[in-house]
Amino acid sequence: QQFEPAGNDKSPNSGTIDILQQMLDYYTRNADQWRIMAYRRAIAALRKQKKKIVTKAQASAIPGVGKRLADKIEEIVLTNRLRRLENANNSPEDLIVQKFLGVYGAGLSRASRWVAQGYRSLADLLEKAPLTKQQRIGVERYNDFAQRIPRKEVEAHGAIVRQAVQNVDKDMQVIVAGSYRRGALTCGDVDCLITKPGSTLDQIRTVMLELVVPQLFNDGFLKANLVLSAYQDGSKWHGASALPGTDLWRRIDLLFVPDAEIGAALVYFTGNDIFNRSMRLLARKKGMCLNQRGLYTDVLRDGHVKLNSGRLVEGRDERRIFAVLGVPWRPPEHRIC
Ligand code: DCP
Ligand code: MG
Ligand code: MN
Repeated sequence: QQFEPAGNDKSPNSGTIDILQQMLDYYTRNADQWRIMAYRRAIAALRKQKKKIVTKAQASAIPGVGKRLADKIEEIVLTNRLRRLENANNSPEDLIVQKFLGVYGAGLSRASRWVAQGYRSLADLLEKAPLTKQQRIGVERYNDFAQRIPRKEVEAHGAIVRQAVQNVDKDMQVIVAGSYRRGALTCGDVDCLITKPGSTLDQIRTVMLELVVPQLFNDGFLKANLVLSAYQDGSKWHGASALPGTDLWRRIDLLFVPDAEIGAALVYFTGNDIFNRSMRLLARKKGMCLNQRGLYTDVLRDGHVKLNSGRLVEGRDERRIFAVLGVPWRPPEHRIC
Protein backbone atom coordinates (compact mmCIF):
# COMPACT_ATOMS: atom_id res chain seq x y z
CA GLN A 1 0.00 0.00 0.00
CA GLN A 2 3.02 2.27 0.00
CA PHE A 3 2.74 2.71 -3.76
CA GLU A 4 0.64 5.31 -5.44
CA PRO A 5 -1.72 3.53 -7.80
CA ALA A 6 -0.53 4.59 -11.24
CA GLY A 7 -3.79 5.11 -13.05
CA ASN A 8 -5.02 1.64 -12.22
CA ASP A 9 -8.59 2.92 -12.14
CA LYS A 10 -8.61 2.58 -15.89
CA SER A 11 -7.40 -1.01 -15.78
CA PRO A 12 -9.94 -3.48 -17.15
CA ASN A 13 -8.85 -5.69 -14.25
CA SER A 14 -9.41 -3.17 -11.47
CA GLY A 15 -12.20 -5.23 -9.86
CA THR A 16 -9.94 -8.27 -9.65
CA ILE A 17 -7.00 -6.18 -8.49
CA ASP A 18 -9.13 -4.72 -5.73
CA ILE A 19 -9.86 -8.12 -4.22
CA LEU A 20 -6.28 -9.34 -4.68
CA GLN A 21 -5.17 -6.17 -2.91
CA GLN A 22 -7.35 -7.07 0.07
CA MET A 23 -5.72 -10.50 0.18
CA LEU A 24 -2.33 -8.82 0.01
CA ASP A 25 -3.29 -6.55 2.92
CA TYR A 26 -4.35 -9.59 4.90
CA TYR A 27 -1.07 -11.41 4.27
CA THR A 28 0.88 -8.23 4.96
CA ARG A 29 -0.75 -7.97 8.37
CA ASN A 30 0.20 -11.59 8.97
CA ALA A 31 3.76 -11.12 7.71
CA ASP A 32 3.45 -14.00 5.26
CA GLN A 33 6.49 -13.11 3.14
CA TRP A 34 5.98 -15.65 0.35
CA ARG A 35 2.37 -14.74 -0.28
CA ILE A 36 3.17 -11.03 -0.01
CA MET A 37 5.68 -11.46 -2.84
CA ALA A 38 3.34 -13.55 -4.96
CA TYR A 39 0.41 -11.16 -4.60
CA ARG A 40 2.46 -8.03 -5.19
CA ARG A 41 3.95 -9.55 -8.31
CA ALA A 42 0.56 -10.70 -9.60
CA ILE A 43 -1.09 -7.33 -8.95
CA ALA A 44 1.70 -5.49 -10.74
CA ALA A 45 1.48 -7.89 -13.69
CA LEU A 46 -2.30 -7.62 -13.87
CA ARG A 47 -2.13 -3.85 -13.83
CA LYS A 48 -0.09 -3.91 -17.01
CA GLN A 49 -2.68 -5.96 -18.93
CA LYS A 50 -4.65 -4.05 -21.51
CA LYS A 51 -7.46 -6.63 -21.65
CA LYS A 52 -9.62 -8.10 -18.93
CA ILE A 53 -8.24 -11.43 -17.75
CA VAL A 54 -11.09 -13.87 -17.36
CA THR A 55 -9.84 -17.47 -17.31
CA LYS A 56 -7.11 -19.20 -15.36
CA ALA A 57 -5.39 -20.08 -18.63
CA GLN A 58 -5.16 -16.40 -19.54
CA ALA A 59 -3.99 -15.56 -16.04
CA SER A 60 -1.26 -18.18 -15.83
CA ALA A 61 0.06 -17.09 -19.23
CA ILE A 62 1.07 -13.78 -17.63
CA PRO A 63 4.66 -13.78 -16.33
CA GLY A 64 4.51 -13.24 -12.60
CA VAL A 65 1.21 -15.06 -12.06
CA GLY A 66 1.55 -18.57 -10.66
CA LYS A 67 -0.97 -21.35 -11.00
CA ARG A 68 -2.62 -20.93 -7.60
CA LEU A 69 -3.07 -17.22 -8.14
CA ALA A 70 -4.44 -17.90 -11.61
CA ASP A 71 -7.15 -20.06 -10.00
CA LYS A 72 -7.99 -17.26 -7.60
CA ILE A 73 -8.21 -14.70 -10.40
CA GLU A 74 -10.71 -16.89 -12.25
CA GLU A 75 -12.75 -17.35 -9.09
CA ILE A 76 -12.84 -13.60 -8.50
CA VAL A 77 -13.97 -12.89 -12.07
CA LEU A 78 -16.66 -15.59 -12.00
CA THR A 79 -18.09 -14.92 -8.56
CA ASN A 80 -17.03 -11.35 -7.88
CA ARG A 81 -15.66 -12.50 -4.54
CA LEU A 82 -12.99 -14.72 -3.09
CA ARG A 83 -13.87 -17.38 -0.51
CA ARG A 84 -10.38 -17.36 0.91
CA LEU A 85 -10.73 -13.67 1.80
CA GLU A 86 -14.04 -14.23 3.52
CA ASN A 87 -12.56 -17.00 5.66
CA ALA A 88 -9.38 -15.13 6.31
CA ASN A 89 -10.37 -12.62 8.96
CA ASN A 90 -12.57 -14.81 11.06
CA SER A 91 -10.87 -15.96 14.20
CA PRO A 92 -10.62 -13.41 17.02
CA GLU A 93 -7.10 -14.70 17.74
CA ASP A 94 -6.16 -13.90 14.16
CA LEU A 95 -7.26 -10.32 14.61
CA ILE A 96 -5.25 -9.92 17.81
CA VAL A 97 -2.14 -11.40 16.20
CA GLN A 98 -2.59 -8.89 13.40
CA LYS A 99 -2.89 -6.08 15.91
CA PHE A 100 0.24 -7.22 17.79
CA LEU A 101 2.20 -7.46 14.53
CA GLY A 102 1.96 -3.67 14.40
CA VAL A 103 4.16 -3.41 17.50
CA TYR A 104 7.55 -2.28 16.20
CA GLY A 105 10.01 -5.17 16.28
CA ALA A 106 7.39 -7.88 16.86
CA GLY A 107 7.36 -10.58 14.19
CA LEU A 108 4.85 -13.37 13.69
CA SER A 109 6.35 -15.64 16.34
CA ARG A 110 6.47 -12.88 18.98
CA ALA A 111 2.90 -11.75 18.25
CA SER A 112 1.54 -15.32 18.27
CA ARG A 113 3.31 -16.07 21.52
CA TRP A 114 1.75 -13.05 23.22
CA VAL A 115 -1.68 -14.27 22.14
CA ALA A 116 -0.86 -17.82 23.32
CA GLN A 117 0.21 -16.35 26.67
CA GLY A 118 -3.25 -14.85 27.05
CA TYR A 119 -2.67 -11.19 26.21
CA ARG A 120 -5.57 -9.74 24.26
CA SER A 121 -4.91 -6.00 23.93
CA LEU A 122 -2.16 -3.41 23.93
CA ALA A 123 -3.22 -2.50 27.46
CA ASP A 124 -2.69 -6.16 28.48
CA LEU A 125 0.81 -6.03 27.06
CA LEU A 126 1.64 -2.78 28.86
CA GLU A 127 0.27 -3.94 32.20
CA LYS A 128 1.12 -7.62 32.30
CA ALA A 129 3.64 -8.73 29.70
CA PRO A 130 7.37 -8.64 30.34
CA LEU A 131 8.49 -6.25 27.61
CA THR A 132 11.93 -5.16 26.50
CA LYS A 133 12.54 -1.42 26.48
CA GLN A 134 12.10 -1.41 22.70
CA GLN A 135 8.90 -3.43 22.76
CA ARG A 136 7.45 -1.09 25.39
CA ILE A 137 8.09 1.88 23.11
CA GLY A 138 6.53 -0.06 20.23
CA VAL A 139 3.37 -0.56 22.29
CA GLU A 140 3.25 2.94 23.78
CA ARG A 141 3.78 4.55 20.38
CA TYR A 142 1.69 2.01 18.47
CA ASN A 143 -0.64 4.60 16.97
CA ASP A 144 2.18 6.96 16.07
CA PHE A 145 4.14 4.30 14.19
CA ALA A 146 1.00 3.04 12.44
CA GLN A 147 0.56 6.34 10.64
CA ARG A 148 2.06 6.99 7.23
CA ILE A 149 4.35 10.03 7.08
CA PRO A 150 3.53 12.73 4.52
CA ARG A 151 6.36 13.35 2.09
CA LYS A 152 6.85 16.93 3.31
CA GLU A 153 7.37 15.74 6.85
CA VAL A 154 9.91 13.12 5.77
CA GLU A 155 11.78 15.99 4.14
CA ALA A 156 11.68 18.00 7.39
CA HIS A 157 13.12 15.09 9.42
CA GLY A 158 15.84 14.65 6.80
CA ALA A 159 16.68 18.35 6.93
CA ILE A 160 17.11 18.29 10.71
CA VAL A 161 19.45 15.31 10.50
CA ARG A 162 21.38 16.99 7.67
CA GLN A 163 21.79 20.20 9.65
CA ALA A 164 23.07 18.35 12.71
CA VAL A 165 25.46 16.26 10.62
CA GLN A 166 26.84 19.26 8.76
CA ASN A 167 27.25 21.24 11.97
CA VAL A 168 29.88 18.64 12.81
CA ASP A 169 31.35 18.16 9.33
CA LYS A 170 30.37 20.24 6.30
CA ASP A 171 31.56 17.55 3.89
CA MET A 172 29.20 14.88 5.19
CA GLN A 173 26.07 14.15 3.19
CA VAL A 174 22.58 13.00 4.16
CA ILE A 175 20.45 11.39 1.46
CA VAL A 176 16.88 10.38 2.22
CA ALA A 177 16.30 7.06 0.44
CA GLY A 178 13.58 4.39 0.81
CA SER A 179 10.08 5.05 -0.45
CA TYR A 180 10.75 8.81 -0.24
CA ARG A 181 13.41 8.58 -2.93
CA ARG A 182 11.01 6.56 -5.05
CA GLY A 183 8.70 9.56 -4.95
CA ALA A 184 6.02 8.11 -2.65
CA LEU A 185 3.50 10.64 -1.34
CA THR A 186 3.57 9.03 2.10
CA CYS A 187 6.26 6.88 3.72
CA GLY A 188 6.37 4.26 6.45
CA ASP A 189 9.58 5.66 7.93
CA VAL A 190 12.49 8.02 7.25
CA ASP A 191 15.53 6.29 5.73
CA CYS A 192 18.67 8.46 5.92
CA LEU A 193 21.92 7.42 4.26
CA ILE A 194 24.88 9.20 5.80
CA THR A 195 28.14 9.34 3.92
CA LYS A 196 31.17 11.46 3.14
CA PRO A 197 33.58 11.53 0.18
CA GLY A 198 36.75 9.62 1.03
CA SER A 199 35.38 8.29 4.29
CA THR A 200 35.44 4.88 5.95
CA LEU A 201 32.57 3.29 7.86
CA ASP A 202 34.48 3.74 11.09
CA GLN A 203 34.83 7.47 10.61
CA ILE A 204 31.15 7.99 9.82
CA ARG A 205 29.93 5.76 12.62
CA THR A 206 32.14 7.47 15.16
CA VAL A 207 30.91 10.95 14.21
CA MET A 208 27.31 9.79 14.23
CA LEU A 209 27.27 7.76 17.44
CA GLU A 210 29.56 10.01 19.47
CA LEU A 211 28.45 13.44 18.29
CA VAL A 212 25.39 13.68 16.06
CA VAL A 213 23.03 11.18 17.70
CA PRO A 214 23.66 12.48 21.25
CA GLN A 215 23.20 16.05 19.98
CA LEU A 216 19.89 15.17 18.32
CA PHE A 217 18.70 13.52 21.54
CA ASN A 218 19.74 16.62 23.39
CA ASP A 219 17.78 18.79 20.97
CA GLY A 220 14.71 16.67 21.66
CA PHE A 221 14.46 15.55 18.03
CA LEU A 222 15.49 11.94 18.63
CA LYS A 223 13.18 10.22 21.11
CA ALA A 224 14.31 6.62 21.33
CA ASN A 225 16.83 4.10 20.07
CA LEU A 226 15.09 0.95 18.87
CA VAL A 227 17.91 -1.08 17.33
CA LEU A 228 21.45 -0.42 18.43
CA SER A 229 23.24 -1.99 15.48
CA ALA A 230 21.15 -4.31 13.42
CA TYR A 231 24.10 -5.26 11.28
CA GLN A 232 27.12 -6.90 12.84
CA ASP A 233 29.28 -4.09 11.50
CA GLY A 234 27.24 -1.43 13.30
CA SER A 235 26.31 0.44 10.14
CA LYS A 236 22.71 0.98 11.09
CA TRP A 237 20.80 2.87 13.78
CA HIS A 238 17.02 2.56 14.21
CA GLY A 239 14.98 4.88 16.35
CA ALA A 240 12.23 7.42 16.62
CA SER A 241 12.13 11.15 16.02
CA ALA A 242 9.60 13.98 16.29
CA LEU A 243 9.49 17.46 14.79
CA PRO A 244 9.92 20.35 17.25
CA GLY A 245 6.68 21.23 18.99
CA THR A 246 4.99 17.93 18.14
CA ASP A 247 4.57 14.69 20.02
CA LEU A 248 4.02 12.47 16.99
CA TRP A 249 6.87 9.96 16.92
CA ARG A 250 8.12 8.72 13.56
CA ARG A 251 10.34 5.76 12.75
CA ILE A 252 13.76 6.86 11.53
CA ASP A 253 16.67 4.77 10.22
CA LEU A 254 20.20 6.15 10.06
CA LEU A 255 22.46 4.14 7.75
CA PHE A 256 26.20 4.76 7.85
CA VAL A 257 27.73 4.29 4.40
CA PRO A 258 31.44 4.52 3.51
CA ASP A 259 32.15 6.44 0.32
CA ALA A 260 33.23 3.29 -1.56
CA GLU A 261 29.79 1.71 -1.04
CA ILE A 262 27.42 4.61 -1.59
CA GLY A 263 26.22 3.45 -5.04
CA ALA A 264 25.33 -0.04 -3.83
CA ALA A 265 23.73 1.38 -0.69
CA LEU A 266 21.63 3.73 -2.83
CA VAL A 267 20.41 0.81 -4.91
CA TYR A 268 19.64 -1.28 -1.83
CA PHE A 269 18.00 1.37 0.35
CA THR A 270 15.97 2.84 -2.51
CA GLY A 271 14.36 -0.51 -3.22
CA ASN A 272 11.69 -1.43 -3.42
CA ASP A 273 12.38 -4.81 -1.90
CA ILE A 274 10.98 -6.69 -4.91
CA PHE A 275 13.08 -4.63 -7.29
CA ASN A 276 16.13 -5.45 -5.15
CA ARG A 277 15.28 -9.10 -5.28
CA SER A 278 15.12 -9.11 -9.07
CA MET A 279 18.42 -7.20 -9.32
CA ARG A 280 20.13 -9.69 -7.01
CA LEU A 281 18.69 -12.59 -8.99
CA LEU A 282 19.96 -11.11 -12.23
CA ALA A 283 23.42 -10.63 -10.73
CA ARG A 284 23.42 -14.24 -9.58
CA LYS A 285 22.46 -15.46 -13.07
CA LYS A 286 25.46 -13.61 -14.44
CA GLY A 287 27.86 -15.17 -11.93
CA MET A 288 27.92 -11.96 -9.92
CA CYS A 289 26.66 -10.97 -6.50
CA LEU A 290 24.88 -7.73 -5.57
CA ASN A 291 24.44 -6.63 -2.00
CA GLN A 292 24.19 -3.33 -0.16
CA ARG A 293 27.97 -2.94 -0.24
CA GLY A 294 28.75 -3.59 -3.86
CA LEU A 295 28.52 -5.59 -7.05
CA TYR A 296 30.98 -8.49 -7.10
CA THR A 297 32.04 -10.65 -10.03
CA ASP A 298 33.74 -14.05 -10.41
CA VAL A 299 31.67 -15.43 -7.56
CA LEU A 300 31.98 -19.20 -7.34
CA ARG A 301 28.90 -21.01 -6.12
CA ASP A 302 28.09 -24.57 -5.26
CA GLY A 303 24.32 -24.47 -5.63
CA HIS A 304 23.27 -21.72 -3.27
CA VAL A 305 26.49 -21.76 -1.26
CA LYS A 306 28.98 -19.04 -2.11
CA LEU A 307 32.50 -20.46 -2.22
CA ASN A 308 34.23 -17.08 -2.39
CA SER A 309 33.12 -13.50 -2.13
CA GLY A 310 34.33 -12.62 -5.63
CA ARG A 311 35.97 -9.46 -6.82
CA LEU A 312 34.42 -6.04 -6.26
CA VAL A 313 33.43 -4.46 -9.61
CA GLU A 314 31.50 -1.44 -8.44
CA GLY A 315 30.29 -0.02 -5.15
CA ARG A 316 30.52 3.73 -5.51
CA ASP A 317 28.59 4.50 -8.69
CA GLU A 318 24.88 3.69 -8.72
CA ARG A 319 24.55 4.09 -12.50
CA ARG A 320 27.53 1.87 -13.18
CA ILE A 321 26.00 -0.94 -11.14
CA PHE A 322 23.04 -0.90 -13.53
CA ALA A 323 25.38 -0.70 -16.52
CA VAL A 324 27.60 -3.61 -15.45
CA LEU A 325 24.51 -5.72 -14.84
CA GLY A 326 23.26 -4.78 -18.31
CA VAL A 327 20.10 -3.15 -16.91
CA PRO A 328 19.02 0.14 -18.54
CA TRP A 329 19.10 2.94 -15.93
CA ARG A 330 15.88 3.24 -13.98
CA PRO A 331 15.22 6.40 -11.99
CA PRO A 332 14.07 5.70 -8.41
CA GLU A 333 10.41 6.45 -9.23
CA HIS A 334 10.43 3.53 -11.62
CA ARG A 335 11.86 0.99 -9.22
CA ILE A 336 8.46 -0.23 -8.12
CA CYS A 337 7.71 -3.86 -8.84
N1 DCP B 1 14.89 -3.50 1.83
C1 DCP B 1 15.00 -4.71 1.16
N2 DCP B 1 14.53 -5.85 1.73
C2 DCP B 1 13.93 -5.83 2.93
C3 DCP B 1 13.81 -4.62 3.63
C4 DCP B 1 14.30 -3.46 3.05
O1 DCP B 1 15.54 -4.75 0.06
N3 DCP B 1 13.47 -6.96 3.47
C5 DCP B 1 15.38 -2.28 1.20
C6 DCP B 1 14.40 -1.84 0.14
C7 DCP B 1 13.62 -0.77 0.83
C8 DCP B 1 14.66 -0.14 1.73
O2 DCP B 1 15.48 -1.22 2.14
O3 DCP B 1 13.09 0.14 -0.10
C9 DCP B 1 14.09 0.61 2.91
O4 DCP B 1 13.30 -0.28 3.70
P1 DCP B 1 11.92 0.19 4.33
O5 DCP B 1 11.43 -0.95 5.15
O6 DCP B 1 12.08 1.50 4.99
O7 DCP B 1 10.94 0.26 3.06
P2 DCP B 1 10.53 1.47 2.12
O8 DCP B 1 11.23 2.74 2.48
O9 DCP B 1 10.68 1.00 0.72
O10 DCP B 1 8.97 1.64 2.37
P3 DCP B 1 8.24 2.38 3.62
O11 DCP B 1 7.55 3.58 3.07
O12 DCP B 1 7.26 1.37 4.13
O13 DCP B 1 9.29 2.70 4.62
MG1 MG C 1 11.27 3.38 4.43
MN1 MN D 1 13.42 1.90 6.79
